[in-house]
Amino acid sequence: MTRLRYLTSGESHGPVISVILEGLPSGLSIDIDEINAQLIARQGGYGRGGRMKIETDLITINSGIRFGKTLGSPVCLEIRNKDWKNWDKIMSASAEDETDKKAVYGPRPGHTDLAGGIKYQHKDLRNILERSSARETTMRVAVGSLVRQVLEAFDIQFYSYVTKIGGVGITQEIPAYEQIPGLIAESECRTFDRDAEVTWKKNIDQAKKDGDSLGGLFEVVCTGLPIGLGSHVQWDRKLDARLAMAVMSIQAVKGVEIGIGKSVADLPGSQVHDEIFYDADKGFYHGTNRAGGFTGGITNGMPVVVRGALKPIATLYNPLRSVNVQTKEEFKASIERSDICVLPAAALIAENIVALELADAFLEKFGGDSMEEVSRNYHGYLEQVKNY
Ligand code: EPS
Repeated sequence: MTRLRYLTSGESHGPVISVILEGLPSGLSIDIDEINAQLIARQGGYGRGGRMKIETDLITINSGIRFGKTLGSPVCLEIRNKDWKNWDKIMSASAEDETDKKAVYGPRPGHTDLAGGIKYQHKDLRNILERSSARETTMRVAVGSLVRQVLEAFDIQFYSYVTKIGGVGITQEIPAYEQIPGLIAESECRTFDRDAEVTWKKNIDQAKKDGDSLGGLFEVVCTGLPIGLGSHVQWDRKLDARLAMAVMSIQAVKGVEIGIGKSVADLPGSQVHDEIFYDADKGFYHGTNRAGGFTGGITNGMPVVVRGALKPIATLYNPLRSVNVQTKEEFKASIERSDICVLPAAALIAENIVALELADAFLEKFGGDSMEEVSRNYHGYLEQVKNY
């Protein structure tokens, strides 16, 4: 990130998860209900486990916002973990409580446990798994759903949906983007394809019975971005690369694609590149959007389309084989609870993380200390693009 900076903190079963963000201009009107709506939606989706029945993720704002508007100072957000009351001794900061530590010596295949334990020299793998948990995404949704309000003030919109679960893809065409929120509102799998959803739910139920878990694909779209965010002149200024890193940083994401993604390897150039047209009203535009909104790491005025592949949850009710780090003996871990499929949550998390990265690039280009200044810079630039 260049203009915005943020750090999250907190363990999954600790007292609080929090984030501190710097770089927002002053004078941005904040819709707090919208942040909470995103947080609550993140907790949902077919295939979630028992933990989400305990938590009600609502944000507390500790700084940086007064009377509904940003001050330009750092924003500090937090959520208290309701489950903490069951973990206060196990996750205590006090050395006196160590007798109650409920140590974990069995690394789960596919989790951070073993690599993290060896790296940080912890035999009690709880010291790793508590922080590697996807509970951390709560804070990234909170900060993303706050920051995206900068872009929404300039009619830039975000959408996300699930396109595949457990190897079964949607068959329906992707509808006009502005219809998506209405279509997915009633869907437990965050999709507009009702037939796919029926199959997915059946397969999630079956995976639960089998003690297994399911992964899949999600897609995030951003419309309304101007041409010219990001740059080709240096590798780390390419905005598509920055987005890929941001999406890859979501727990359990193993693949990221932009536009038609890896299909570029199979198609001839005539079916990969987007032809250029000119219209007096629209200016220069592309007839198709195979590039997913980027050329040379610069936004090209078409919708940004990012796809992520999520691996199945690694905590399995029917566990894979592993080795106890204390005894070095083989074991099969038993678990208390887990999610079976988190694709709907992952899509929403990615939407907010993409928004965060694009807002950073937007503020990098048009940034000022106040929203008035940002607006002046942005509209001046649009005028310049029109006269090109
Ligand atoms: C997670 C394990 C589960 C998930 C958790 C991620 O939590 P618990 O161990 O408390 O049952 O529910 O996700 C969240 C808590 C969340 O907010 O998304 C893990 O091991 O990564």
